[in-house]
Amino acid sequence: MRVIDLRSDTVTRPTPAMRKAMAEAEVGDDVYGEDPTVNRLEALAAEMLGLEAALFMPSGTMTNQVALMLHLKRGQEVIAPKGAHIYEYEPGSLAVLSGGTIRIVEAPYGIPDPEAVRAAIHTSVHQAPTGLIALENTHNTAGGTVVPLAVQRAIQQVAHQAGLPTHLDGARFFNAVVALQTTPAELARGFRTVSICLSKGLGAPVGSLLLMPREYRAEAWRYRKLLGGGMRQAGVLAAAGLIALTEGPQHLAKDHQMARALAEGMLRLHLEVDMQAVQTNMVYAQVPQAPAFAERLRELGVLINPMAANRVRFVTHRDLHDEDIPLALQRIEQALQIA
Ligand code: TLP
Repeated sequence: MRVIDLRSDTVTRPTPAMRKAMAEAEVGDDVYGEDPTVNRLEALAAEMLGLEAALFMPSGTMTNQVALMLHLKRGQEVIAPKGAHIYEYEPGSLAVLSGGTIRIVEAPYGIPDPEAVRAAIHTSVHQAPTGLIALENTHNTAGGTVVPLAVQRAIQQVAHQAGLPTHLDGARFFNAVVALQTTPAELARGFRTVSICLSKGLGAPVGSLLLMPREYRAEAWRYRKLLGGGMRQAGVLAAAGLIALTEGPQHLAKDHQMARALAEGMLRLHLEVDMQAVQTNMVYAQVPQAPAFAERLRELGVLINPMAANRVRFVTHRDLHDEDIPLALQRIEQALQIA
């Protein structure tokens, strides 16, 4: 039986071209800054996004957390959209590593109201002072939804007026670039730091990058080492990352089409899907008893993640075949009949 894995785009495996590049990668000790392939990857990412410097790390959690460590003093607060990964899925890291706390603002479809962000900024001595404003684009738990450029600009403006830095969790940065039909530099514009992941829809086996101003890099480097993220001959990974960064984005439009087809099929099966949230490579559906539904689907050969008691997530990616979407829909129909 063909197993259709829709748990996440993180399940994508390195392509034959990536494996070849990994095998042949020129390497050095990256803890001494001597890995030429890592250096190339960092330089390329910085150039593409229009930030001055980049640092390669093993995961998006680490790039986000190093950014938080850079921006926050102990006891400071980060303002983030409801459902933000830095809060929901980075397991207390903010508290442990930065000694920070979080203020969540409502964010329908991942989009906070800039005026609500302004109102959330703390300056009083009785409150945790705000140290950072964070956004997530695309926004995972809102549905893989896209934050429009104009909203990013308005929130950056609020931050600027308050003298605060901004961070973008761009784990799926290129999905947003494709959906917004913009450029990486435009999407990254105005953020002090940006985290991007190579190991999601772009297909690399491992790796994320933190983009930042040049003067932040030495401290970010130290924090990466502090967290155990100095990876020595990491060029083996960066070689796959270079292919992900240069060739990965062009595959994402197809992932988005597949998600739309899947969502439309699910609507025909009377599943509750908010089509307005289906903007990139994710489909969230409301089902009673999500874990039991995911388990029935697993038995039928479709893997998905229950994300809440009554909410499941389906993620499309480049390792799916054309016939997988109709096949997944057949199996979903079967799973609904068993219920
Ligand atoms: N998200 C994973 C799970 O942790 C939920 C997934 O399967 O979607 N930011 C965002 C917005 C993310 O969605 C993720 C991964 C990360 C950061 C963390 O990346 P990694 O897994 O590389 O630490």
